[in-house]
Amino acid sequence: MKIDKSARIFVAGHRGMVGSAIWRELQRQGYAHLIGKSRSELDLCDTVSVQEFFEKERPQFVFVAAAKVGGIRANDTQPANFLHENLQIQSNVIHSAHLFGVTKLLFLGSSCIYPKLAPQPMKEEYLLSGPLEPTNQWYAVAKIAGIKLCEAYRRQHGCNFISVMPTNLYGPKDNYDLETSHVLPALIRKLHEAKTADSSKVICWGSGTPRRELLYADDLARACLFLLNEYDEERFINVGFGSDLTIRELAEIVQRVVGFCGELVWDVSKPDGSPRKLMDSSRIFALGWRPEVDLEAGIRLAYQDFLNGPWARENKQKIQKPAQMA
Ligand code: GFB
Repeated sequence: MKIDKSARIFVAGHRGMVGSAIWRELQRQGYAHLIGKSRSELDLCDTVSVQEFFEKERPQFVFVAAAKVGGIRANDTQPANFLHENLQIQSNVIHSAHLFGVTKLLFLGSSCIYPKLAPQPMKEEYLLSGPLEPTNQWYAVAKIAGIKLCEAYRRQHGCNFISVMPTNLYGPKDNYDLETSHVLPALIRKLHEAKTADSSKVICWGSGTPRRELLYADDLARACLFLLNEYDEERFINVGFGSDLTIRELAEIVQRVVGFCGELVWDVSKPDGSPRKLMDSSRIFALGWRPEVDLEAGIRLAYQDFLNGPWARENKQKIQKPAQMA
C-alpha cells in the first residue's frame, strides 16, 4: 500500500529517539499532516484520553514508537514500570486504532523478545522458543504482548496492524543518564567526562564480552516508512544492522571517537545480560532495505549530538567543581 503524502499520520512518542527519527524521515519524504502530542498534552497510559484523542484527530496511519525504555539496569530495577506502562501504552493505542478505523498501524518491539540463548542470528520464528533474559523479561513480555495484540486485531477485526522488531538502537536524542541509559550513550558520556576531567580510567559494566548489534535510529526510521508502505504481513519482521561486536570492541570505538586515552576497567559485579543479540534481518534485506549509517560514523554523529545537547552542558557546569568520575 502506498501512503498518500496528505494522510493524517500519528507518531506516538514523537519526542523520543525513535519517534523523532520517524518524524524527521516523514518530513524529509514530504508527508504533510503529522500529528504528535507531548506527554503533558496526552497521557498514553490514560485510556479515556487516548480514545478522545483518536476520536478528535482521526489519524489514518499510526506509528507506536512510545514506550518506557532503558538499559540493562533500568530494566532490572523497575520491573513493574517496564511491564505495566508498556502494556498500558500499547493496548490503549492499538485498541483505539481499531475503534477509530485506522488504516494501518506499525508497532515497534525489541530484540529482547527472543530467548536469552536463542541461536544466532535470531530468526523471527525463534519467538517463544525458550526462556527470556531475566534482566529485561518484563519489557520483553510487554513487547511480546504488543506483537500478539497486533496479530489478534488482524485476525478478529481485519485490521492492518504490523510489528517491527528493531535491534539495539542509538542516535540523536538518546538518554545519557548513567543509571537508566543503554550502553552506547553511557560510554559516550563516561569517556567524554573522563577525557574532560583528565581521568586515567573509566569503569564499564560487566565483562565486556557480550555481543550487541547496533542500528542508527535514522536507519530504523527509514525502515519503518519503507515497511509502512511495503509490508502487510501478520508475521513481525526483524530490522537489524547485519553484524555485531563485543561491548569491549564498542568501548574501543567510543574511545577513538571521543579521544579518551585512559584505561577501561570492567566491573564484573554488574550484569552482562544476554550473551549475544544478533538479528537475522534477511527478510527485510530481501525486500530491498539496507542500513546506511556505518557504526563508527553513527557513533561520531551521536557524539556530536551529545556535545550539542543538555548532558554535555550540564557536564561543563559540573566540572567547574572537582570532577566526579564513574
Ligand atoms: O545497552 P544495555 O544497557 O542493554 O547493555 P542490553 C548492554 C551491555 O553493555 C551489557 C554493558 O552487557 C552491559 O553490562 N555495559 C557496559 C553497560 N558498560 C555499561 C554502562 O555503562 N551502561 C550500560 N547500560 N551498559 C537492553 C534491554 O538490554 O536492550 C532493553 O535491557 C532493550 O530491554 C534494549 O531490549 C534494546 O542490550 O543488555
